[in-house]
Amino acid sequence: MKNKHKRYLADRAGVVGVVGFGKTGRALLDFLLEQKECEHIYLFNDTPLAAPEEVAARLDYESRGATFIIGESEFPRLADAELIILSPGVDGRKERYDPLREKGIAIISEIEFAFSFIEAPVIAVTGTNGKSTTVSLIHHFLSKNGFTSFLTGNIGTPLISEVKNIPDNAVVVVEVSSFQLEEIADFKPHIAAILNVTPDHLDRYKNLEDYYAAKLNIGKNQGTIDYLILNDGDPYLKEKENREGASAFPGTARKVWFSRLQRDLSSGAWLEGSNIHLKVNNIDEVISLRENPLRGVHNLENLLAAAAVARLMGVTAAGIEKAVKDFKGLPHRMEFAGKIGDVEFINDSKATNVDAALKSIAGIDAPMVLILGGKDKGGDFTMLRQSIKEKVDHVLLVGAAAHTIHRQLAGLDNGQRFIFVADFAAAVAEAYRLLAKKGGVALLAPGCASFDMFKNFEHRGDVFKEEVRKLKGSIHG
Ligand code: UMA
Ligand code: ADP
Repeated sequence: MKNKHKRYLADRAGVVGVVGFGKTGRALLDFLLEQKECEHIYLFNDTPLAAPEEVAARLDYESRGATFIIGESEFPRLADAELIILSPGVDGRKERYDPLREKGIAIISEIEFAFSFIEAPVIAVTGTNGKSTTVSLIHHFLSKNGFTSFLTGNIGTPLISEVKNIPDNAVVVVEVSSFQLEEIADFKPHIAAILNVTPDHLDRYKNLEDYYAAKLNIGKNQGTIDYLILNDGDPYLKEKENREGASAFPGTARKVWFSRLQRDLSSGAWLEGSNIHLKVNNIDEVISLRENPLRGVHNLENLLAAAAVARLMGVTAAGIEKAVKDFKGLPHRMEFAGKIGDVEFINDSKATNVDAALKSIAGIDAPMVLILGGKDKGGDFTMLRQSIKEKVDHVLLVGAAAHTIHRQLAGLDNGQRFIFVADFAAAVAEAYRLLAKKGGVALLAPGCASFDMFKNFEHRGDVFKEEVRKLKGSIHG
């Protein structure tokens, strides 16, 4: 670990403020307290830390020298800091940060801070959907082919918690969300990928442009020796390129487009039957996906992006082919959740926005019952109308957004297709009842966040799987 950018932690870094006491805030505190390079460390959190685990953790950090400032009214005390590092869930563009910026305090995201200690090449993947799957594929392709790879970021491990373990000859694969990209200054991945940009997080952003702009930030510091991987099938990215040409994307990286539907791009990565054709720099090769274990058309896009990245990092086509075979898909993404008679249950709890749900539906060719609903993030469910009409026999609506979704989809078949259910036990039982005779797929692709009924999407998926197990037990004794 080197300290490339002395600007963030010089020998005496003065006072540093960390905002947010979740995973990221704690990882930052651990790092800063261990480094012993700053004069003082503040931790600010808006909400009281009342859970027994939070109280204990706070006491521990206080005993190691951090000062906690809690609650909105205490926020102005952050003005003592020279550097403020934000957790991703914290929106640093709120007005209350203006006076701090005017005072000259640097306000940065955790990935920006962590990056300043990394010498190894960084691969960063963003996009509305497919990030976790794609970074896991890249990490798998690299690890299986002799690289020391670190998998970090939005997928669940803050980058800062790994920096001290990363040797210069490793590769860092980091999943980055739009939140993390809002406050970057020097963050500069050698290879960046934007998988897609479709509506999401409209509870945080003023409008879509605002959200998309945060995502495009990923390439802003890239130079001509770097690569930016882009999805040719994404209408927003493609139209932007067509409209604005070379200035469409910030930074000067070489662009590598990948396409699931177009064939024979002049360069980039595209599908030819069950092969990927990759043509970039001096590479003109075919990578077989015959033994691809991943379900769903969207995963072909993730594979195209991941294969292009791995190949550009030096993994051979044969090395990628071999590694694809034994990639285990991630839980809660098109995960097999059980089979009762001829009814298969699929858990795609991670489909937390409308486009993800759309892609999940597209990946299934069987009579289908779809479970939709949860906490709405301002999604436009009318986008699902056509697919539901063509592919879904019944839609089970659950959770806080059930009525909003119903209003947006009302009119399809006089509403006969829609059934309100109280909880996941009822959803699983109803899906089975509807499909038991003819067989088919019950798909949980909620298109919403989970926080109305669950701790997170993992909890929601686990409850779904448990309800399937219970129903199976009760039917088969
Ligand atoms: N908080 C404040 N003020 C605010 C907002 C939050 O004080 O204005 C406090 C909360 O009270 C809480 C803490 O901040 O104590 C939580 O911080 P956080 O929301 O940043 O959560 P972390 O636990 O640090 O997790 C974050 C990411 N969370 C979010 O982006 C919301 C995790 O992504 C990520 O895995 C983790 O850092 C490690 O990098 C989660 C996520 O939902 C999975 N991401 C979004 C997504 O994938 O769609 C972007
Ligand atoms: P993220 O980390 O961006 O949330 P994941 O790989 O966890 O992405 O996948 C989340 C959900 O998004 C999946 O459950 C699936 O429904 C959908 N999905 C995955 N890859 C794509 C893609 N390339 N395009 C559109 N939707 C996708």
